[in-house]
Amino acid sequence: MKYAIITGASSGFGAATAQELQNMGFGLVLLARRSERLEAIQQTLTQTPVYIAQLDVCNEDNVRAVIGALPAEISENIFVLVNNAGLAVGRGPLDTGLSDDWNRMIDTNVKGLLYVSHAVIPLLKKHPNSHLINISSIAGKEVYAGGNVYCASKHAVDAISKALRIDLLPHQIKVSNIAPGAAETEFSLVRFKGDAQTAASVYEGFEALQAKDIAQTVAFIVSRPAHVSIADITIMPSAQANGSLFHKK
Ligand code: NDP
Ligand code: 8X3
Repeated sequence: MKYAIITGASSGFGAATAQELQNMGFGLVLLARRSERLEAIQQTLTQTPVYIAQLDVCNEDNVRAVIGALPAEISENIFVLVNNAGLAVGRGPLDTGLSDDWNRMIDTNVKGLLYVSHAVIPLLKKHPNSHLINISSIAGKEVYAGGNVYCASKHAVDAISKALRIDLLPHQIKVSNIAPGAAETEFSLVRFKGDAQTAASVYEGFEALQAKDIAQTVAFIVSRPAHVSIADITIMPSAQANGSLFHKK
């Protein structure tokens, strides 16, 4: 059986992607910090084997240990890595920002993605035409007001996707970058540190993307024939024109 590893699988895009890839017949390796969430999601995914493990992508030793502990029947059959774990923390001018917030974003979105990629690429190399998919953002294409460090972290993801496409070319591992616009997940609740009212206001007046829209994009990428590599997809709500401009009712 072919397996897919998904980071940040306890919520949002990651959880929805788990369902879509299982529908395609993949066994799953679901990783996140909240193991009770992973256990609940595992119960709903009944069609193929689902392996779960608690993982903080910011902790390099933890990443190495979790990937190193995969049972052989899984580690020998990893065909897809979805680097999805990520977050924004805070929104506002840099000079009033908090270095703790910047560190969390850079440690998770950039360093965490590097640690996971470094640990998993040797497994992908066993299979030509395997896939590495990075979840970047419209914030990795453009900078918007108050987005400074989050945008910088996602610009880094965009650059890493391009670099990995070069590095992994000789191994015939396809590298895809997905850049979503506004999607209604727990993203804004995390960004605004549990302020549900502010988080909800982000999605008022227009129809935001849903997690399934991104999950279906991952499934589309993975289902292309061997000679087709989807390098980069920017996907936004119809009511969004760029990183900052929305048509709100
Ligand atoms: P959610 O907050 O719903 O999901 C984020 C996921 O990342 C959770 O499963 C969370 O799990 C995981 N995560 C966060 N930090 C860590 C960590 N240190 N180690 C392991 N897992 C971690 O948001 P989304 O589904 O929307 O976000 C998924 C990705 O999509 C992120 O990279 C985000 O930046 C990006 N994105 C989101 C957009 C949006 O508008 N929603 C648009 C564009 C991009 P846990 O807390 O259990 O560890
Ligand atoms: C999350 C979407 O527009 O807040 O990456 O950057 S946005």
